[in-house]
Amino acid sequence: KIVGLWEKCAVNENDDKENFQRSFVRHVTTTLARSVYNIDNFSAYQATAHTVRDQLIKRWNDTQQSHTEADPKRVYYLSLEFLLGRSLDNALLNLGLKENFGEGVKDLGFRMEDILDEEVDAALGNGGLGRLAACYMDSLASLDYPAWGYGLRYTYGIFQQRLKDGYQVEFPDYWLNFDNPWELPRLDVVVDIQFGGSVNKYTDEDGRVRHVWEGNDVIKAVAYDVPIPGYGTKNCINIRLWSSKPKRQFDLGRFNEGQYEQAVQEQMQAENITAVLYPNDNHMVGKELRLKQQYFWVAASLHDIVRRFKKSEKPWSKFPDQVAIQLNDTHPTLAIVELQRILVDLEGLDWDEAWNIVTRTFAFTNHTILPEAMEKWPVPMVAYLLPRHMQIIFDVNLFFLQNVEKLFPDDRDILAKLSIIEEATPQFVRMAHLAIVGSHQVNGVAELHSNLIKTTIFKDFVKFYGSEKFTNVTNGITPRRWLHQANPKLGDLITEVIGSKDWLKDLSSLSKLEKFADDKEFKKQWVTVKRSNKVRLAEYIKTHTGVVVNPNALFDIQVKRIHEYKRQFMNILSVIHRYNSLKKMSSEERCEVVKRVVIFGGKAAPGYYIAKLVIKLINSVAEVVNKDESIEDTLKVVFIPDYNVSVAEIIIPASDISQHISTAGTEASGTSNMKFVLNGGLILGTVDGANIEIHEEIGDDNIFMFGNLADQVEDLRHAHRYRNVPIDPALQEVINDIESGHFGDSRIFSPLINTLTIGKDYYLISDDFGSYLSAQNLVDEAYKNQDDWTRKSILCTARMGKFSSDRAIIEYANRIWNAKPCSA
Ligand code: 26Y
Repeated sequence: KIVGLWEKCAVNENDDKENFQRSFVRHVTTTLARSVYNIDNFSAYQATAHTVRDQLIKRWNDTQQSHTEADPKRVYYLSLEFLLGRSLDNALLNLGLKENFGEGVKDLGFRMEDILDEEVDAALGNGGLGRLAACYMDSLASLDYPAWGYGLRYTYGIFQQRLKDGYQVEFPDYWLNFDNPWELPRLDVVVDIQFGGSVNKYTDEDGRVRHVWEGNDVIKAVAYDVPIPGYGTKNCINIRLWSSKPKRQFDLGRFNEGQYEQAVQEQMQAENITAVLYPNDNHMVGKELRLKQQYFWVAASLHDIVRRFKKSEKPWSKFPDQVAIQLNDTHPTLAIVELQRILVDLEGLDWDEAWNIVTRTFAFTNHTILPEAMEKWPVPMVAYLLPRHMQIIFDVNLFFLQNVEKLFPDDRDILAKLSIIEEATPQFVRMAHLAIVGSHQVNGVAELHSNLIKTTIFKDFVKFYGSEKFTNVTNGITPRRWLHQANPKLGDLITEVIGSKDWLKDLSSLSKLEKFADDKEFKKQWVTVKRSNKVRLAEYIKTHTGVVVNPNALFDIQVKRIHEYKRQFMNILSVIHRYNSLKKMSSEERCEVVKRVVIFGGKAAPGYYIAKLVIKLINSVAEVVNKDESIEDTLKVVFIPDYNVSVAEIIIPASDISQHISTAGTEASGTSNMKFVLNGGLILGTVDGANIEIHEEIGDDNIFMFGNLADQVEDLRHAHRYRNVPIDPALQEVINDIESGHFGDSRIFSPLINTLTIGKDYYLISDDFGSYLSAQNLVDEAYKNQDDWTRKSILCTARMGKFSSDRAIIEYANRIWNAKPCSA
């Protein structure tokens, strides 16, 4: 009877305007318990969101049911970060409801833009790696792969950034303050996770030595499900986020004795585990709580994955045919050890049989070669929190090194280099080594990066395993969010001119735009769209910084996490150079120059002193430049505070040029470079990461590349270290200018200047400065020819097909996971 009723309800989809409005009013009055006489934008947002959510739940259920019946091989994407941003607009577009619902709310006296603007970002990530996970989930859903994401439900996402006197200050991101309609609490999906305690040995009835781990601290993991709708499919997949809860409620005995604090302490400690996202990007900080987060998350996720596998009653040997687990960097590496523990200790498999299953299940993506980002954990810390896992890691290492020794007898050196254990005091577990040894494939995220990992950080592993274990999957971005949603006007124009929406599912069909690159009428429309996006950004800048910028100027943008290797410092130094040149010009000469608005945005890790000083310098320069009337509006500098996914959606469509200027070999891929070019922005970049492949696709004429190459970096650094390399003269002038106090008390900036001098210029700013300035001049020259610039802009978009995350996901599915689509 229930099933019959459910099927009847299910037919009643509210996808037309009237049904939507009925559902809207029902949610206002019942879900929100509000009066229909008093509906503000926030309530309108909630009611709209709940209406969409009803549809998501239905699709989610249908998808799960069909997967349960077909029982295909599942893909599990383990990521400590999912940088989802807002969900309402994305869901409306992916479900094809935006138009009807837009009219529906308009009728009721609301504007859809205002409603969308009420949503707070889900900011459960730092930067590239977290946003990549979000793009991949969109593609997995859109391509009908039977996939799950697993992560943590942080109570606090990435901090909010505000500026005070030009300095970054951090504020907590309590994003769950109001109800979150995009998560479904699964209070019935609960897993006990243990920590600490000891390991006992016993001999089983077959005479084998077995281990039981008895933890002394148990915490509950509760599942919260976030539905991810695909575009142009009924498929809706799931990200399962775990939240920590105490096993027991507070100690009533203590409470009655008046020891209130102690009574709630246990509860607070349990809830601590998923309280906060670590705000470090590409920088390891060895905090015990972070390790606890990692184990808590992988143990809960594996329990869930194993439970789902067991439902099908297949033998363990079939596990790798049913399950593919992708490790998003080393953060989930303990999953390898946990699966081995489950198979050996709990399921009683032989070590070798278990290890064979484990290594056929996992694959590992590396996202960086920066030494400071490599995860390593002190052995005593691991042994204390996870005693059985530490034993297993030592055994895995022993068997692995025995095999290494067989291949390289008498080579102690290679044993030390490959070992999972770093022999220091104390010893450390090298997570990347463990991830390589426990996986069947290891991939980098762009061609250059994948080659570099084979020749630098993992070169000794290539000697042992051969190079087939190491592969490349160049990153991608979802065109649904980064064009359709962020730039609706450009999306509509493209659809109109190529006569279909196919590009949303097959980005290579953007190549149909090529033949319009010289079409006068089309170019006019293209320019109109860009201009309106620039006006929108100019308004945003006015509201959020108070600076008035001219939408006719060239918009030059660098938005990303603030990090020395990304060289925002070099950018602002070149801005000072530009400012000084402008000041030297006569007003006639100034009339000829291309006006520029240089826009920065991005967060610095709260403990990253130098990165925070870069933000201060940008704001100090902005203050001087923006109020200097003598240069008129030939130059403006802005730092947009609190850069996040929804701010990116406003910034990216408005760029003329964006900067991706990392020291060659340091940026594994970069993904914002792809977003900018997809939106018809040109790029100024170094020969690094995915810039190289973008260059290959769009051609020499449509990109500005400069700087030393990756294979020159080592020699250049060596020269700085051991010889007196003179600083680039133009750069020296800029340094002198800062030191003269032109941008405020110069003592503030000396630690920053010192990175160039006594710090031996590790990121090679001086070495690239000359070619950087030349490339900047080429940008100015090119921008003077607006007609040709527009042609370049169109060709950029037309040639971006490769960088869809759909292409990347299909590569993972075919070459790494051996997984097939399975539609509901
Ligand atoms: C160890 C821990 C502190 C840590 C936390 C976050 C280490 C690394 C990260 C984040 C890394 C990250 O975001 N890497 C970026 O991944 C992108 C997606 O592959 C790349 O495009 C980008 O070049 C890379 O820096």
